[in-house]
Amino acid sequence: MIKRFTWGRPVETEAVVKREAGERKLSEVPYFSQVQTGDGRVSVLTYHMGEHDIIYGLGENIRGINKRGWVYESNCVDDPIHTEARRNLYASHNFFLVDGRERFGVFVDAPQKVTFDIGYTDRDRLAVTVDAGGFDLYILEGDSLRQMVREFRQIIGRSYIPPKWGFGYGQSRWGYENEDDIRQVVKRHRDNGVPLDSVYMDIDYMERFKDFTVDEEKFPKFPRFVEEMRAQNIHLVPIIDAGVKIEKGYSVYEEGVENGYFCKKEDGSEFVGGVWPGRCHFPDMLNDDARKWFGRKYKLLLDQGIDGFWNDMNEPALFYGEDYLTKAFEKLDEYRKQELNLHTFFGMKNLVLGLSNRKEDYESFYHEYKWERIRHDKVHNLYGYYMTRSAGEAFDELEPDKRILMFSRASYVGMHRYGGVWTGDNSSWWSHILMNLQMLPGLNMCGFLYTGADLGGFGCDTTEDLLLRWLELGIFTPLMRNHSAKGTREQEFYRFGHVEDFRGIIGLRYALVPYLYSEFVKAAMRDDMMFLPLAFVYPKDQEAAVVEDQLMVGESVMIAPVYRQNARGRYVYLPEDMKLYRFRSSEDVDIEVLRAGHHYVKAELNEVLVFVRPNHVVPLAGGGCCVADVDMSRLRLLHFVTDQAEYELYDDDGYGKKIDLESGITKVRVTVDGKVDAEGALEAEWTLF
Ligand code: MIG
Repeated sequence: MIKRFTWGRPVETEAVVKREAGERKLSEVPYFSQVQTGDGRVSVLTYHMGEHDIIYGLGENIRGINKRGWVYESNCVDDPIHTEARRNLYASHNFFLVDGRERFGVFVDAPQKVTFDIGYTDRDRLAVTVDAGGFDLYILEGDSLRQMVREFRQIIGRSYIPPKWGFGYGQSRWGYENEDDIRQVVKRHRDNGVPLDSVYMDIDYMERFKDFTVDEEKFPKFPRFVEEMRAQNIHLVPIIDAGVKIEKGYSVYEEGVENGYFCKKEDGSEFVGGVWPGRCHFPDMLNDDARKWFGRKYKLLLDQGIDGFWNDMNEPALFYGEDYLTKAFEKLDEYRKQELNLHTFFGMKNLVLGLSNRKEDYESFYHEYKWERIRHDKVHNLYGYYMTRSAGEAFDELEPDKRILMFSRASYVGMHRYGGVWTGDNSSWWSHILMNLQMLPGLNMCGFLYTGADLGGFGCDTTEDLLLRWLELGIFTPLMRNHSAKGTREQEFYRFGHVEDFRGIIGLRYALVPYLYSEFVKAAMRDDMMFLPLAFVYPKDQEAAVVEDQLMVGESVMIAPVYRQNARGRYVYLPEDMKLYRFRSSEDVDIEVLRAGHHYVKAELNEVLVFVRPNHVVPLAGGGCCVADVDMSRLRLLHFVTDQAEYELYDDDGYGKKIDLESGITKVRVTVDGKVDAEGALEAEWTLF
């Protein structure tokens, strides 16, 4: 059951699509004791947690699956150093569940800054602070954690479903300069028998970092190159940035100014901020006309054969705001005249370090939203959402019959209907493999099913063992992309010695595509999660409740990846008996049944652990060099049948926008004596693995 409570006059975020009529006063909200601070500008809601209450959620953020013991902020920011000390990343996902003494869910629908102090100031106290402005508070109650998530997902609308090729492996790097760089990437994968479906194009492809342009020197006949890649089953996926370069003669800039589509300052002139192209304007994504206009620009690339995009810098990131930069230069001139002692030196240093993403800059420009002028900071967390929405709405119009790949860096609940997310600029640190895993359930809770991290790590230098271990988690995430920053060590698999290890692991991903795709689409259509904390599946198990480094993936599988340097295995907790498949490739595997309880399980650097639940099966294909080659007509079943197992395998053409779940499902039954029978759409030859 969901109830909405309202404070003041909230900005309509359109996170929720099914809104019940009638509103309740915030003073009637259960669970929380509500406090207004003296000046009435911020609202604080507090809850007294039981000693062992667990808090799930907050989507893309740092720290554990259980969020207790830290303070988090919803305030989308571009900051590439994701340490434990951080409070906010690129996203604002204001949904969490309390499980313990009482069980309930909370969604704070507010596009301004929100703070979640979950046992930080006081170990037993949970406090939600909403910055000035109104908000809607949704309180959920239900029989189980999973059921509450489903109900929440029903009101926020169906999750984005990517084309099936989006489940293939993607190679990316900031720094692929031209056609030949990309050809090389593809050739090295194909020559080594390592599957690949996509190559990402970072800002290097653009002409002077201008959105929707392609540098003609680097890509002389772009549509022909796109076609050349398609002939090899490779999709090129270009990046689109939020900032539009100020340049005379550049049509996006000129049209935007002409029609008043960019964000403006108090005095009515366009706000200027610096990002990659230098001085930029920012499309007012919240304005219906501007959003429509910006979305239609994607057509410039769709028309050249492109069928996927990633939206970047849409917090929006600001290297600097021009007005403040001017003042900063004046200040620097003053510093130049002074002796730089303790005070002045750090004053100068902080001045320069403080140029980016300044609060005051975000308070200096406005949006036209629903016929009202709203200052940016009041709706800050919606910007990335509405940029991606602009693309999503345009795709529905421009490509009504074809799914287009789309994922974004910044997001808010509601954006999950238009695209997925990647989790931004992580680092090549072992701790970030675990962080990747721990974010997944929270993201799923908010409807972000199509997600993944930069495998191998974006910043810093990676190592072969780190990349292998990260891929061993990444083969389960819907978005599976190896991406890294300019200037870091190159991390395509072929930069390292053990090609056969990469071939085995990435090949296993392709064998798992039928299962992953099926679980994904079922989760999307049924408003369910694909990655679940163990406690969501085994709610009565006290030990499962504290597991922070294992996940359930769909209905049949549990994963327990190794994320420690030099480890040759790890401890795993099994809530029930399971069958362990220890894969070196989809063909090379050893199998054992493990009893419920704690185990030390060996896993060498090239080994992936897949645990299958009792009376469950997992379809496995033969693999292929790309998703289009995955052979759905011959499927082998991983199986752990003690009684009888039934599995619903969903499949479709991989492109169509109209999805009919029931007609795409094939029911496979396996009996204890190994008889397999299947009924449904798919004509396949089934064998037991
Ligand atoms: O400030 O386009 O997160 O994936 O490679 C850096 C360059 C801008 C940030 C993205 C990253 C991308 C990079 N971008």
